[in-house]
Amino acid sequence: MQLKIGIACYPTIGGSGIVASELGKLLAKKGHCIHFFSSSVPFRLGRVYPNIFFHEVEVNQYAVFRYPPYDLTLASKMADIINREQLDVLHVHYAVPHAICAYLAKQISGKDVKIVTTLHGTDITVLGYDPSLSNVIRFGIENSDRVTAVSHDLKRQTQELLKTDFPIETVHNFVDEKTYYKRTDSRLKCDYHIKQNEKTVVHISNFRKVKRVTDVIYIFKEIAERIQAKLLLVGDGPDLSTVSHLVDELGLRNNVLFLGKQENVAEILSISDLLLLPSEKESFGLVLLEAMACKVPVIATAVGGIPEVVVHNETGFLSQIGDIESMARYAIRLLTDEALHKTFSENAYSRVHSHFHSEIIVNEYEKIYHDILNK
Ligand code: GMT
Repeated sequence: MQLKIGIACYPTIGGSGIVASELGKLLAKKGHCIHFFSSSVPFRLGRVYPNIFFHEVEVNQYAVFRYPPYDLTLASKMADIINREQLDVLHVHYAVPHAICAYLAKQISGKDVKIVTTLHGTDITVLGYDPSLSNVIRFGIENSDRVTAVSHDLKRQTQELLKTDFPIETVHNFVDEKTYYKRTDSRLKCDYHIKQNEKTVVHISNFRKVKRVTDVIYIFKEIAERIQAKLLLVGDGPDLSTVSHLVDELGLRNNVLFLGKQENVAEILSISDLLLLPSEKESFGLVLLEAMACKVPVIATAVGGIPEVVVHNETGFLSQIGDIESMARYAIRLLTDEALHKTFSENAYSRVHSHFHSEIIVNEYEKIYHDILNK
């Protein structure tokens, strides 16, 4: 049965927006009608799809408002589209404000549209600690028809932190295999003037404090003292200037390339030998999956949902938060042992395909939609 599904997400570069837009595209490919609600076209939506519609949430700045009411505009837009297009399901990504907006839109429309809320991480692990928001988040969760979390760990944290026994099911993230695969004919290494015998280490993030990008630099320092290597830093964010100063302070300027925000991440991963993600919080770590799909082994911290993605000593290595020495040791081992690197690359790729294949995950979401509609 073809469904009419509204998807709300944040459009900025970040895992939740990527997952929401990829999910929408794949559901559209399966014949469903997808209506996106966001403040701008979600990152990576790219070209025109005949059964994908985009509803821009445009906030008007009236003098009476100190803060423009994005939430109310979103709810009102959702209500209009529920009525005009007869939406079956609203699938909102990120609890605040989207789950609450969906509830409000349902009330305004007077229709029995079903609400699915997907929790992505910081909506719980950061905002959930704010007493002024925790009641609102709990309300959004408990008034959804179904709630999913991107890892078992996030599910556990949500239930503990918000003191709710509302059922939450884990639906892991996925990557689109048609985008994320290893390119073998890339000239990028040459273009970046990286020598063939040099190893390439990569870090990709939004450079927020939780990502601990300065740890990446310290780990890389240890690597560069023993191996000819370059570090690619992809992304932008609040910690970028601190990181840049540290690179200079440690005398690494000639070994580190700051690439800024990049869309074609799979090309960059295709020339990378190792990805580092030493985060202190990570409900899933979508970038780990992106790397593994491109046959890049990873070294990360054993926090949040990461151990559900990375199998220690098989697809990469896991260390404790801030344990630079152990992460550097693992990195040097992987970059100097060719056979081990090859085994880990293949294991990483196989794990993505057996556990996080887009078809498996999209089917899980589809089943959720059908279950709540048939109730
Ligand atoms: O990592 C971020 O800071 C961005 C954030 C987001 O909202 O996109 O990422 C969260 O959702 C991603 C997609 O489900 C997860 O892969 C990230 O692990 C999660 N970030 C955190 O938990 C810090």
